[in-house]
Amino acid sequence: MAPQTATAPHCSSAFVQDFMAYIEDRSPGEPEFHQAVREVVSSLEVVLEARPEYRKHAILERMVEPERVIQFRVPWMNDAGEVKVNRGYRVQFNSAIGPYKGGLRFHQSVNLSVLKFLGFEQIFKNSLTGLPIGGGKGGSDFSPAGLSDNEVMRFCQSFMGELQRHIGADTDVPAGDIGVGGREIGYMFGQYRKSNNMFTGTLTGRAPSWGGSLLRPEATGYGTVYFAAEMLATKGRTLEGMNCLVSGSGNVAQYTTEKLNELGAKVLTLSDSSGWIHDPEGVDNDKLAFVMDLKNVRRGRISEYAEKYSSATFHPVDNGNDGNPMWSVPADAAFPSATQNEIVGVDARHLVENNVQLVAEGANMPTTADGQAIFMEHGVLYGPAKAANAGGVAVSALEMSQASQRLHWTREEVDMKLRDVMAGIHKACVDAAKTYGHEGNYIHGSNIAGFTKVADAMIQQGLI
Ligand code: NDP
Ligand code: 2IT
Repeated sequence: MAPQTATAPHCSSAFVQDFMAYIEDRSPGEPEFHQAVREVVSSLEVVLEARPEYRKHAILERMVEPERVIQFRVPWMNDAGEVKVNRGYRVQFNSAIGPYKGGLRFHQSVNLSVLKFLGFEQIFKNSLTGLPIGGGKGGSDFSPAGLSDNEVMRFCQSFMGELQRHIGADTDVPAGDIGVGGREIGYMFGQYRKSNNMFTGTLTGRAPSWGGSLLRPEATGYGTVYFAAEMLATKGRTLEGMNCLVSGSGNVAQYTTEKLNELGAKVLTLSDSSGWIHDPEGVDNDKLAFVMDLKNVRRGRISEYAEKYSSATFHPVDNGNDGNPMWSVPADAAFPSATQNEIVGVDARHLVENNVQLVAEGANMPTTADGQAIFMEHGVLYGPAKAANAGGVAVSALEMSQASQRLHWTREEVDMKLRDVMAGIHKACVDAAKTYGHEGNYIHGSNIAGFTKVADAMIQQGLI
């Protein structure tokens, strides 16, 4: 029988199994959510043992239950005059330490399982930043790919027409994620402002001329590289001269590449959902400018990179393949920056066979549990998503601060704060891992450090 109350079974791996049986029973058909919960719960056995009050207050059982899930119809009209219907969601997971905060994902693969995994991870990520933000996530099974600006605008207006009832600068502050960038945030902010007759910081990722923070577009990628540099520094090493694999070619991949170039590393690969490119000469800043125009303005496919640069080859996605051959390219470091479960066991095996030193996750949950186990077994410096990619939401929180004070910090000021946040997260992970007997393990470190702050806040605020 599953643990439903504070009298949950004794904390052991049997506890993890029982807890997962409970989750799978309560939330069937949500494999991504189960995967995210399993990882966190596996880190917490030792914490529940040391801090019995967490079980007494059934903190874990409460934390896996979203405070609120909103689901709604999003009707819109395409340019041909046809009516389309999508599904919109907002998962308001935990507000114990601040307003719900987390991105909106627009992609055909979005469903409740995906958004619950993302919202659950966001609780711990946001806690790790040290800033006052709770965890949430939302989105739609709508994909902007191939649609006109007007179609995307009509969708965003319809989506926000409903979502606006449920969010607010002190309640829930969405931002971007896959398929939601500056264009979509603009259309949604316009609708929010009109519906509420109010100009507030209710969405982050805004343009600087209407309340956005400088460096927010760069923050996730830069932060991931700062986190990687912190991990390497524990071994007296730097990124300079390292060959790196980057996946994706969207927001996170682009600014990861920019910062890696600045620090003297070389980026050998990029990808999108149609395939990947390999450029042994590296994606330098001129080539990156081409990618940014290709992806952000012309909204084209990454194969065009290999048409433009003869140093590169394009490899289409092979769905018959177990894993992605991109991860077989020999390299010192990997920065998965596309989507969940993009590094499976066989990919992790290829990376370690090629002696990869470091993996820093720009994407959310890009490595399967099998892949993580292989990295741990081989002593790879592995920076899990909730720690490594927290720079994006951290600068979103800085955008919230600037908006409520109606002031703007310079790019240098924001960058300095971002570096401090990433160094703080790194230290919190290292310290928590050490305290609980898992020295050097950033999975346990991030889960434990992220969890304890929220757990303590929940106890202090009573049974709600
Ligand atoms: P973008 O939409 O800007 O880019 C996403 C990239 O990943 C595109 O190249 C896209 O290819 C590729 N991609 C998306 N889904 C798939 C898929 N199912 N299979 C293969 N390729 C895919 O999104 P972001 O760069 O913002 O997000 C990338 C990752 O980073 C996500 O996991 C997101 O959750 C995470 N993240 C984002 C943050 C942010 O601030 N934006 C903050 C923290 C994490 P295509 O164009 O062909 O779809
Ligand atoms: O996954 C993430 O942290 C994001 N998509 C960014 C969330 C935010 O609120 O900036």
